[in-house]
Amino acid sequence: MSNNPFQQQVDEFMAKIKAKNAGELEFHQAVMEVAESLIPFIEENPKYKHAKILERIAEPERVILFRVPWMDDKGEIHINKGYRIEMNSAIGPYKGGLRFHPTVNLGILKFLAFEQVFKNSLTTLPMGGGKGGSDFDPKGKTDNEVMRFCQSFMMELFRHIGPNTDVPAGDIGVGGREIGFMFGMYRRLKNEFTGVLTGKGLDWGGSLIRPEATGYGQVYFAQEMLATRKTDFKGKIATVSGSGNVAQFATQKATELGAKVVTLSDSEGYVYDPAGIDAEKLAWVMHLKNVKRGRIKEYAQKYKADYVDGKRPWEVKCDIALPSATQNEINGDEAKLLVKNGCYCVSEGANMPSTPEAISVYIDSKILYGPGKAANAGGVATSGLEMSQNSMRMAWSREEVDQKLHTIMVNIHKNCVKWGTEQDGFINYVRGANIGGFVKVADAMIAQGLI
Ligand code: NDP
Ligand code: 2IT
Repeated sequence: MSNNPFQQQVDEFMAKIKAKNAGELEFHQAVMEVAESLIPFIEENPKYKHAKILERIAEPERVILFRVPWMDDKGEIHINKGYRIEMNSAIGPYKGGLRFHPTVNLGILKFLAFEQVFKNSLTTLPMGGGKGGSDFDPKGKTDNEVMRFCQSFMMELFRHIGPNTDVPAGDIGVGGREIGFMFGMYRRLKNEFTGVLTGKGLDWGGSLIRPEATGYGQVYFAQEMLATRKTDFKGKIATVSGSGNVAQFATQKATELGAKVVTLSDSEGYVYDPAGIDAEKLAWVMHLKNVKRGRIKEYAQKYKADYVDGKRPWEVKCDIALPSATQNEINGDEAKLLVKNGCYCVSEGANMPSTPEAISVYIDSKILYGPGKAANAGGVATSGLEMSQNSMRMAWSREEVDQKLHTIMVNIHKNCVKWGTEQDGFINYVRGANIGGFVKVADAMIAQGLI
């Protein structure tokens, strides 16, 4: 039984969302989580109800779907789908990553674009929300194949984006290499050098700390949550999932702050290293994943650690969990196991890594739970800083960007505390992030009329 006094309104709203967006399960899931927090708030603030803000915010301003033909090294032709969801531009240009992964579909990208609207609002920077990508699988492809794909993708996308319109960046399967290929094609087609993408190389408009930002921000957010219980990372055991961009820098920052990170994973399994993945081992992982593009199980051979095939790391005892791979990677049973084993802090680097059942376990157990749209906002926030530097044609130092990122994460945490603190003092970060992210966008939509 739900304890939401507005469950009937939530159910009615969700019935319409499901009918209008049939089969888009991840999108339904993301909207449902937000609706559960927001409908009670909207009932108390009727101006949002009359303006139908929630209904409007759940419908993308524009969806672009296109063909991406490309040729592999053997001369065979392949056709992928390309997407860009332009979700909401009430407070700034559409902003959000591109995901290249075989599972990509409309529903996944709409969930990501929807989350992005709230996340970008929370950063305090003027960015709307968007997301895009392709069902292209970069795994096992040569650099030349990836380049031809990226060029073909941009040959269509370029006409829909721009530094004041829509500014994509990376996500799963899209890192510095892919951003470079896409930026080159955009520049050629438009004959202009602008900050149309973020996550660029440092010599051609990129920002220091952008590669680190999501993982660092996730750990800074966890630090703020831990501080509410007068503790920190020192001496704690942390489990990390994934071994890509976010996982690598979450591991680095958590280790720097005195934690011992004992797991990393990929889609095939996880490694468990009770001695901890220190700076030297992490450097080896970075080379393995970013240069050799190998599998995480190779870590186990190299460092004599355990490799657990086909499983996720949530069965390992920890104080702090840092999910950093993908959506729905912690289910209800895994959340119960985490809590049973003593985990009291979950800070999400991935987008929507916890299922609704897992979130209920965290909230019912009153552990510290930082949802992705708050905890992983450091990546897009630093993208926002990259946009500012590009507009000013200047570059801040590493220390300056890191300081700004840190301040933004502290402020996101404060905003969550403001909107999410319950009567008994428990901070419900889900509610805090949803309401805190909503208010600015909703007020801007009302101010700008029925558009
Ligand atoms: P990467 O492509 O660099 O790494 C992704 C990692 O997650 C890899 O280890 C990958 O393993 C694993 N993974 C991907 N899909 C699955 C799956 N279906 N099941 C299990 N493991 C999987 O991506 P990022 O590190 O950039 O992104 C990780 C998460 O963080 C995503 O949820 C993304 O949306 C989110 N995020 C990223 C931001 C960024 O700035 N990059 C910002 C905010 C959020 P394998 O190699 O086997 O596929
Ligand atoms: O999910 C995300 O916030 C990202 N993938 C980063 C988006 C961005 O524009 O930097």
